[in-house]
Amino acid sequence: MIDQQISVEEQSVSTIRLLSVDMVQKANSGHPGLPLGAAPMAYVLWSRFLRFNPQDPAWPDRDRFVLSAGHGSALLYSLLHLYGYDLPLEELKNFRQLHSKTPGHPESNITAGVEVTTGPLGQGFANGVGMAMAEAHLAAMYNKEGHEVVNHYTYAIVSDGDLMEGIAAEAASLAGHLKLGKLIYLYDDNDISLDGPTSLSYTEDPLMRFEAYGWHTQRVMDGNDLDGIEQAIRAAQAETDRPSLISIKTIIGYGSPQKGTSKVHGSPLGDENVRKAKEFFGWNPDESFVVPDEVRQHLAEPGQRGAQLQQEWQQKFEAYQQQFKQESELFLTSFASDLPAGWDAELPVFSPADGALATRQASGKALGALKKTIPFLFGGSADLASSNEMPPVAT
Ligand SMILES: Cc1ncc(C[n+]2csc(CCOP(=O)(O)OP(=O)(O)O)c2C)c(N)n1
Repeated sequence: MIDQQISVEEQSVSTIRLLSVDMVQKANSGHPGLPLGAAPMAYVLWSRFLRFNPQDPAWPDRDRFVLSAGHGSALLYSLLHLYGYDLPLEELKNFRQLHSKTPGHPESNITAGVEVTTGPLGQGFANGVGMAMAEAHLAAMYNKEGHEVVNHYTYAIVSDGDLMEGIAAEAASLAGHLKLGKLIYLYDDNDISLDGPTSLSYTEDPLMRFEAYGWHTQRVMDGNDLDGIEQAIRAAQAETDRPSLISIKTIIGYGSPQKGTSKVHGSPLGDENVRKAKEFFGWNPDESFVVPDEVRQHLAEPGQRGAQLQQEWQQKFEAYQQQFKQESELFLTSFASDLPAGWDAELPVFSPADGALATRQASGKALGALKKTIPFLFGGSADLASSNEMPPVAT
């Protein structure tokens, strides 16, 4: 007997996989391996957890999703298309073409729903840490008893290459230090990178390393186990004082004849192997860019739920506005990327008549003045505040 629900879920995962394969094949360029391996974790995250409204990608309290391994962009475009963002199938067919909304690596200023530009490995990992820091900061600044206007997660899919990068190590260390409990990373642990098996250059146990950074770590041994992935994400959410890294064992290029090898990392499968992959998933090998109706319907539901969630949030925010006028104005100003009225009112004026002044002192005074008028100013100093006179955290 076929369980209808499971069947729609599996079909949805296959659709994500095969749209990605078709994009890469049509462009004759791109990375089919990651989408084939990581589609199930993406499906579980987007369908069972992610709070988003495709009609309003800028909803302030949406969950953030980062595809840190930006070379797997076809996966992200398949997701954005299927989950209802403004990315028509035509754009998927234009993958990697000049002026398309589907460039080779995701760019946040080009495609609605792309939170951050990725491609240089490790960068998205670090950006996600910044987003989780922002969330914690906003929650501390604006939430009041009985009025929670900031409460969202930051998720990412990260790859072997991401975890190898120095920038990821620094960011992970800081995330552990700051106890960013709402940061949850899914690690596409496939043992393959660009030039071959990761064992060529990478034999550490990254989970032990992340434990040492103060992260909560878990393993899911089968990357196709949707419920196992769900359980791990739930356990990660329950861990509120530590960021989470979930290693999910996947097979790069799953379903294609080149699976499990670096050949499928960054080259199209080839027409014949695309046919074989489609047959493997029970798809018609003569058709391309197929989205079955029931899949389209099924994958529209999370976005519809998200639209409802945003409406509920809007009501909460309106109640907040009634009671906390100043705070809510500041909140809206910062999300509009504006500056508060009078932001420059306290800026110091320096004149040669005042005598010599080191630039770092001038900078410190200017920043100190701005900090008073722009309460959401958020910055840091590279262990150098006492030298460059960066204003202290609390004045
Ligand atoms: C900083 C940086 N160095 C090198 C590259 C080139 N590059 C692209 S993908 C990749 C490694 C791919 O391995 P993995 O991250 O495991 O992805 P998968 O093969 O599983 O798709 C490399 C080295 C890059 N994108 N960024």
